[in-house]
Amino acid sequence: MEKKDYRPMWKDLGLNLEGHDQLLAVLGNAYKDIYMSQENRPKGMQYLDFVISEAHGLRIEELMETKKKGNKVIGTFCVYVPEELILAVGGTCVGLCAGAEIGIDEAEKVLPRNTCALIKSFMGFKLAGLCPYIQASDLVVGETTCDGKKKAYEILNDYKETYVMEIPQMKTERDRVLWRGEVIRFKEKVEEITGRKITAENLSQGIKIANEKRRALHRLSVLRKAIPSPISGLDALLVNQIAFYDDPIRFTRNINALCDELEDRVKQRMGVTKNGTPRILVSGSPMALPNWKIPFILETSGAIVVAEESCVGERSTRDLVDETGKTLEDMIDAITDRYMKIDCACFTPNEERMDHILQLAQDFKVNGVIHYSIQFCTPYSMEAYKVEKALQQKAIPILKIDSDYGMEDIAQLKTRIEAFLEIVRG
Ligand code: BJ8
Repeated sequence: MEKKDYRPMWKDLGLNLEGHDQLLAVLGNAYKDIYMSQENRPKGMQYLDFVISEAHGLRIEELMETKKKGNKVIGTFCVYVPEELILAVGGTCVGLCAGAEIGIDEAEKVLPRNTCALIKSFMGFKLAGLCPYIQASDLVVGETTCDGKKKAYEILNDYKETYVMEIPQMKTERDRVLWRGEVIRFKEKVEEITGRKITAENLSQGIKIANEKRRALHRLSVLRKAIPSPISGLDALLVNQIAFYDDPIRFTRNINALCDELEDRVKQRMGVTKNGTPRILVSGSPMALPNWKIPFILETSGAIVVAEESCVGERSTRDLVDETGKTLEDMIDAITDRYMKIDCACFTPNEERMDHILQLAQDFKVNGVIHYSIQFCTPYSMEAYKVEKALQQKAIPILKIDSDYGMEDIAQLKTRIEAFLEIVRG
């Protein structure tokens, strides 16, 4: 089937058409090389291939259609933004482009060079006019997690209205009070921009939709405990990445269908790798689409990634919002509590993250852990010390990696990862 020409829509959105064509060409080739070269992929991944192929086309068209009906699109960069409140009033929550080394030159005109690649990427996407999601968004929501993001949002606000939620740094009762107040302030902001009231009825719907998506993602995650794993780490990462911008109800249906297929594979002991393949947990900074670098190196070096302790992974899917609340107040409390459980390295102390990593290592029978920090990400690169200590106490091998989105260090990383896999294999 001939592909639709979306250029008029991209032009209306104010994208830099030439740069955008180049971006799509690079991404298309990378996807073909990294994803389509994998063997024995589940059939259900065809849906994800289709979503990727239409990420800047059909999906953006859908967003523009929903906007015509008076619904709002809200762009985010962090799993702390409560999606339930947006869904309650018929809005769409989308993760914004932040995973490619693109527009970096533009970004470095307003940001220091030693800023983490994720921040440089979202700034670059906006300044170079390459992200249709930010162009389609009625509001961008930032958060006071790390210092880099916090200050970058002040600059981003010069180019696109950016509302910032204050995230506490600790988890005491006093912090919960602060966060609950922020959830309410965000609820009011959503009501203001949509002109619609959030009620117990519509919020309970929003909670259900977001929970169903998390349940499907969690179901997929649990299936990867099987030996051999029925799906590659690259494909599982892609599912988690696409979760941030696909329609949540359609996405949930398709991921559950994928999980049905994976369940059959598990019953037949059918996996994507041979027995004895080292099983790796990747832990640390989130891998935003299309950051596939580390799992690609791992899985082309004879290992398989079986879990991601990351916001693009388990950290954003394991906890649900309690659905038993009847009143709006109950639901606000339930949302507050669910989000307070996120163990981002921006918190101090953050011991629960260590417990969680050890639990994942045990449950997924991993042979080793890769701790991944995006270069210049202070929270995760500093917390790597504690992660290493916790894992060493349990004699679990760990390799700490700092890397950006560039390709220059691929050969060096491959050498280090191969040497690590030798140790893991014993
Ligand atoms: S809840 S991990 S999504 S903040 S990589 S920008 S931390 S310097 S992305 Fe994150 Fe929310 Fe936390 Fe999750 Fe800063 Fe580090 Fe860059 Fe980061």
